[in-house]
Amino acid sequence: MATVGKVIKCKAAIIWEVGKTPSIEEVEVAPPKSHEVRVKIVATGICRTDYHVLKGFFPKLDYPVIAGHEGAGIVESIGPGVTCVKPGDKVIPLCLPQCGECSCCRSPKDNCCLKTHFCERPQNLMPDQTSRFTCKGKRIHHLMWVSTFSEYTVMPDASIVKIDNNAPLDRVCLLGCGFPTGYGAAINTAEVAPGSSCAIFGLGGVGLSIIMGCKAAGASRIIGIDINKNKFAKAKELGATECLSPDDFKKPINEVLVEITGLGVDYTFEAIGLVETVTAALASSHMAHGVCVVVGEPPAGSHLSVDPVLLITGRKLLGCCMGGFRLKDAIPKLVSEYMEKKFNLDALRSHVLPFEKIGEGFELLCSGKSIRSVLLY
Ligand code: PAD
Ligand code: ZN
Ligand code: ZN
Repeated sequence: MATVGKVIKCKAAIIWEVGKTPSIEEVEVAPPKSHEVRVKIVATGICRTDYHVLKGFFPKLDYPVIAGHEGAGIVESIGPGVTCVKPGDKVIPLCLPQCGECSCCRSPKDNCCLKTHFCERPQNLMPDQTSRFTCKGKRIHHLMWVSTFSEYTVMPDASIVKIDNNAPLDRVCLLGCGFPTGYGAAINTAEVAPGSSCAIFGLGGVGLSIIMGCKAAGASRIIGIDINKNKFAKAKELGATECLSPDDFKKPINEVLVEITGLGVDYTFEAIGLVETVTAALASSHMAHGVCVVVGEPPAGSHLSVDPVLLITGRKLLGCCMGGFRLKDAIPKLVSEYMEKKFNLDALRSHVLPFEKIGEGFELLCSGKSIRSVLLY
């Protein structure tokens, strides 16, 4: 390819500082170095976590930054030492790397690679602590090593996986974050049992994917909870047996859930990102065997205050990153399962917009009108 080894100029959405909406700019994207891959992004979803970046809620982040972490694309070129992909391959960037070498990657039970921003350094720069993005002479930071809000982006080979070359990129991009996060929270982390009851707080892209996971696991009662009743129809279409708005009750929603289920819900999930709703989800769970899974990410610096008695009776409070999936192993399989129509990923794609309309995509997210907007380059 004519671009190999050269700087590529392309469009990207840069968040120059906290609180500023992303602005479309021409960026320069340097070629990949050793064990790095440069990818042409074809499609990317907008996740609530990208909004957290915009608001400054994301931990350990430097600005200016290029956000976006739910993308799919085609490899443009590879640096020395890369063996997992080659130019022309269809790929999904991994917002949770799988380096294969750290103690967590070597332990079959763990999925949170020690290379993530949760553990070692923030993933704002490539592993050699330099950036591949420049705009107007300024260094621009990466997000989680993937930055899919740039038409071309560079990532380490630990953060990329090859997928079926027949996969439709404008659809499977949602396998980069929202779907595995929610679906895996139900099937991997909670291990929802057939015939059980489930309550899902927050019916965005992640919460709806939890509903799909609970249904696939055979739950018999699936209760969706959201303050936006416009989310109820899709939740029911995907498997919710009933939906509740906390605003319709005088008493707290956890008391309502305990009352309607007898002793509490078997599995509860928080997919909003507020400490109050994490507390409510825990208190809604069955006193003796309830499992509450924290999926939503409250703003950086939040603290949870929990009455230990809630746990002493037997409830379990769990959390998961990317639905407990080891993404390099899981995503190609999820792509195949999507193509075999084993789950309804397309139901999450409420809007498709040209990349230039990214601002509109964020507005749709904030106004509660979208589930997932997919941006096309
Ligand atoms: P979203 O904004 O599409 O959905 C959130 C939903 O919560 C909306 O439908 C809101 O109406 C609803 N909501 C807001 N406040 C309340 C409330 N007080 N009570 C009931 N419902 C409410 O977000 P999303 O689905 O893209 O993401 C959800 C969370 O998951 C968010 O915090 C995001 O950062 C987090 C996330 N976590 C991971 C992970 O690996 N743990 C991955 C991806 C996203
Ligand atoms: Zn996300
Ligand atoms: Zn690792």
